[in-house]
Amino acid sequence: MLWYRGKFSLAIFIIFVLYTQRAQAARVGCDSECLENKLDEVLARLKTLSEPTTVLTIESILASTQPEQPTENKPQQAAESAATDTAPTTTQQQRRNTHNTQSVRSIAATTTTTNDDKSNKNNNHKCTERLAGICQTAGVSEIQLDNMKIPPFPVLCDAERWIVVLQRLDGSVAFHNRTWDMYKQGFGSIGENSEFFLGLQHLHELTFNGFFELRIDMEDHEGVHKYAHYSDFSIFNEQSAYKMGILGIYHGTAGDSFMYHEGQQFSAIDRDNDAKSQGSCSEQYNSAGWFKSCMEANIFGKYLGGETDKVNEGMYWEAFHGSEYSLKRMKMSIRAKC
Ligand SMILES: [Ca+2]
Repeated sequence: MLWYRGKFSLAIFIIFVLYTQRAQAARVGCDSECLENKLDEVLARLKTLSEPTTVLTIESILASTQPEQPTENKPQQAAESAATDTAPTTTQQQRRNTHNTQSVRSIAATTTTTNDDKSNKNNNHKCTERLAGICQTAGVSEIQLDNMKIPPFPVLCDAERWIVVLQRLDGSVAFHNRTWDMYKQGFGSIGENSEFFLGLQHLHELTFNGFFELRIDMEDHEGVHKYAHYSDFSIFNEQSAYKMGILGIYHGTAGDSFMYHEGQQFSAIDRDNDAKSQGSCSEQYNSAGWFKSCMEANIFGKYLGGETDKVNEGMYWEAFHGSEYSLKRMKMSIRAKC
């Protein structure tokens, strides 16, 4: 009986989500591809949430549609942001409205909320004790995820509890032209002063254990620092070709060159999963990434040391220096929203 009641609640929940997604999509102009991405993420989240199903109440569902509290940023980021951020564009405002009212993560997270948990209802992100304990100290440390599906693995943490998942400093490690399995497993040496990529499988395991935000820091060869922050980040499993989930809201100083890649699957030279029907972006530019047709940022691109005539091939960020400038440094970090 309980089993049927649980399934019935889940079915009602999915119908409710489908209805709200479609209604909101109609209002903000979310196209069919955008809608498909959001629904995929809802369904994948429901499948992977490992905690026992709890009671879904009308109150908890309605609470999930309320505007989300702004994410607190570290003080220097806030100051940096206030000094140089540009005002949100109309498109960004639409995304913000969409996010506030239909954040699938917030909706999924409310499956763990009960009437006894009202004192904590503003913190509607799923965050376990183990996840909250990640990166309490800066430096390299081993972490064990809650689902225990994989053994502990090392990560580099900074002082603000960000997990560094990609670090490029000097071109000592080649990030381009690698095979699928290399991107899956990661490469390089994890450390404060070394170049590395944590790997797609670990990115998936981490981001499907909770709710994460994304920050990409970059520096050009004149010592100018910029950053791009996205309120949400998740990577699906290998069966989904490590598809990138919803990025949420952008803010930062670099300009938004990553939203173009939202919802795309990962491609490498031996795995064409891009949205370009004729040919492979990875083969064309000797790189890898969540390519569409093809890219606005090439974080796995070649280390070409500044101005280059190799369009799109360098480690570039379109909104910073364009596609004919290979940056000096790039750092991609994620942080649990606890
Ligand atoms: Ca293709």
